[in-house]
Amino acid sequence: MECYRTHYSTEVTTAQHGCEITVAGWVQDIREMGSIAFLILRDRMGTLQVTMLKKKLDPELFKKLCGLNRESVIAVRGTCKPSDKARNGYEVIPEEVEILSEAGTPLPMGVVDKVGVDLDTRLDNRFIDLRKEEVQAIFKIRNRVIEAAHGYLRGNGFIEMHSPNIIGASSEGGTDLFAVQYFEKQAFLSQSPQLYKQTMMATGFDRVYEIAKYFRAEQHNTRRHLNESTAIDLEMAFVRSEEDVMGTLERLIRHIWDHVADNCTDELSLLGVSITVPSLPMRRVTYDEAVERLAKSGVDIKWGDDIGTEAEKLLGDLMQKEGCEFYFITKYPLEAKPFYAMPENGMADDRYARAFDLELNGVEITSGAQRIHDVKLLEERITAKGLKPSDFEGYLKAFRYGMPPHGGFGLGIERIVMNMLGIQNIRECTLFPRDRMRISP
Ligand code: AMO
Repeated sequence: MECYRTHYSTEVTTAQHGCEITVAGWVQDIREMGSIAFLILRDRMGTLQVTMLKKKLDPELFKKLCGLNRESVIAVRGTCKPSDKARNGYEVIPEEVEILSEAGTPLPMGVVDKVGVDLDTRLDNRFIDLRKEEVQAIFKIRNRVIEAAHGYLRGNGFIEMHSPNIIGASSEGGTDLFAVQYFEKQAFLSQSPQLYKQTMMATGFDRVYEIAKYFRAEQHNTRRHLNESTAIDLEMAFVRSEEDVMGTLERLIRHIWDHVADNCTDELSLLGVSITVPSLPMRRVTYDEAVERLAKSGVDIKWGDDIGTEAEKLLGDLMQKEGCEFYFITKYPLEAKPFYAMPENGMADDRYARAFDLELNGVEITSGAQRIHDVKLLEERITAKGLKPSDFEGYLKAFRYGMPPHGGFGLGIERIVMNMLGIQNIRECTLFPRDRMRISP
């Protein structure tokens, strides 16, 4: 046998009754009652009762196990028996117990204690925090979100790509870039795969996606921004308008919600969350309409400005009253969007862009657009944004020798998980968050 484990706790079922099994995990609790001791063993699937009978184990080992610190790691070989008293209806009577790693004491924080600890303490001790079943549930759901995205996109002709994370020019605006010294040159950590996924549209790979890392030097410490985040980035060619892209996005979202609803029943109920698979099409609200609605509710936004966090939240409340959890904000002012967004009528000085955001309960989870594919127009828009076309030569070149019309979007994974599960702080949705104050662990 190569591994210490042959079964996870939940795989031990009535089928194994009377059989010999091996389980391995962390000691969550031990209660000694004279000649018998109950040990709760935890693995990634749940917990299992190990009922230790003094007469069946070496007395020295029995004593050692009873004095073992919580969170030590052990492997147990024994017989599985039905038991009315044990939580899952079965217990393991050990014949052999191996102590694989003894935990130090005191623990930096508890795993099953009811006393709450603050988020910073949890993040400082993330390896223990992640032993909690409710924290694990978030990441099991996140895993299903990503699984659903891969499944849907591959099933619909998208090919997975990986673009460089060290880049020479900004795609999303210059202020929130992390600079890195790249030999004799200045380089940056990529803010998104934007320029590369667009470049791919010139290659014949006309549908690509990437589970991408975004590095953004956001100065603000907010509950919904990270300095390193993850997104599902997609680009598709031969679109007629941004509507084609929005259609793909809403079908992808529906598939993700469906997949989580089907595969995460235990995790959702553990977190006390019920999710509703959205019906399609999702509502479309133009930027102008959104601004008008907000004005009627007493919040004035100067035309052309971003809809700020508070106004976005208010709009979310207004939309929720109409039964819309999800809604698109479409037809943004051109100036509010990056240089690559297609002007509504293909003119550099158009008022609107063929760009959209997808909102979930008042939080932006996606941005996307049809892109400019005409190189002259693209150069004009780069210049209009105060940038230099020469800094983008590697990207612009791909537009000079046959570039189809195209569009795409970036869908933040932490934002999805956060809003799907009603989590207040985005840091809970990534294993080891990077924010203004934190680069460790
Ligand atoms: P944008 O900058 O709007 O668009 O990002 C797309 C989505 O990524 C998520 N996101 C973030 N999540 C957490 N912390 C951050 N700092 C952060 N920044 C972004 C959000 C957001 O909606 N290139 C375009 C996408 C495209 O047009 O294809 C882009 O990056 O969910």
